[in-house]
Amino acid sequence: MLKRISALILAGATALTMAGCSSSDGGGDSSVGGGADDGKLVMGFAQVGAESGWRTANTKDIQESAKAAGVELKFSDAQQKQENQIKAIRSYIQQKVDVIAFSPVVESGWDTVLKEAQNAKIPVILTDRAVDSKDTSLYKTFLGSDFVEEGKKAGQWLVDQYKDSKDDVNIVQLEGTTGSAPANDRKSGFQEVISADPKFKVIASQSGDFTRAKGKEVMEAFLKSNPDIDVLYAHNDDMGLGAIEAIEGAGKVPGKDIKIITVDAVHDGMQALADGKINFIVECSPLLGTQLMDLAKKVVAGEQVPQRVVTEETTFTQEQAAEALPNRKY
Ligand code: GYE
Repeated sequence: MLKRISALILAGATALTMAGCSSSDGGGDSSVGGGADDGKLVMGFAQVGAESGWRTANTKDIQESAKAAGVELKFSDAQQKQENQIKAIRSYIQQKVDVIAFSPVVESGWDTVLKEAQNAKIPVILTDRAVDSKDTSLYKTFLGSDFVEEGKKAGQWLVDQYKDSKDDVNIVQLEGTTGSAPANDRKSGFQEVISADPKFKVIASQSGDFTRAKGKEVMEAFLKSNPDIDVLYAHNDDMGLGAIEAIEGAGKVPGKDIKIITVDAVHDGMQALADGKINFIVECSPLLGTQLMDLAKKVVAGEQVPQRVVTEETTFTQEQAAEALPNRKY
């Protein structure tokens, strides 16, 4: 296993101890497909699914970064189902990969399978989304955005927009996948900022599961039961784009009759922002691949890595989107 070789070569005394430990696990059999053979680091990656433009860009970036870093990637798509992700992780453990990385679809319910990885001495890296496990030794590091901060940025834009108005501001919210870290945190960060002024009223809030189709469907229902919507806050671009179709279908003008704030800044979202159909986007970068491969190599070599690596992100107004669009990578 590369784990052992690189630990021995790269990291001196501490690594020697680690390598000693892992050789007692009965492993060392390179024929099972996991580590070893050609000396490449083998990563098992359990992806959430293909629910959004963000996810597609994230998958592509991880696959390209693995290739560039000389990492052998075993990739699985869980179709937004936790049970599928758990199955994939178990299969990576069985294949004795060098490192497991995954983006947990929801925050809860991971302790058992993470313990299994720990017992098998396979390090785990969380990318993009967090788990709520109390035992933080179950994973080496968490690489991804600060979703609470993203929610706060969305809320702050709204507060600034309506600072001179005394009237109530009726907000509807399209939440991400129920129980997921980005849905929980983007909701709470936003709420924290807007609750400073009681004129901001969230009159309806429901999950659209981060997809365009669901975003459209839920927005149609919102429009039917609430004649007086001022603002839509969608936890990602895709749901916002679906909602735009619903708003136009109801004879209203997105970006004018109803102001729209979304998160991600994927290409189609940025285009709608530049076209005036969205009013503000909080960026969430899916380009985590290079950092992930780097962290994986360090972790496998027994080097220390920070417990938390936060992605750098910005925000876009309509003018900024028009300017940035030609140079966006996704
Ligand atoms: O915002 C959304 C995707 O976890 C940050 O998942 C990610 C989110 C992203 O489906 O579009």
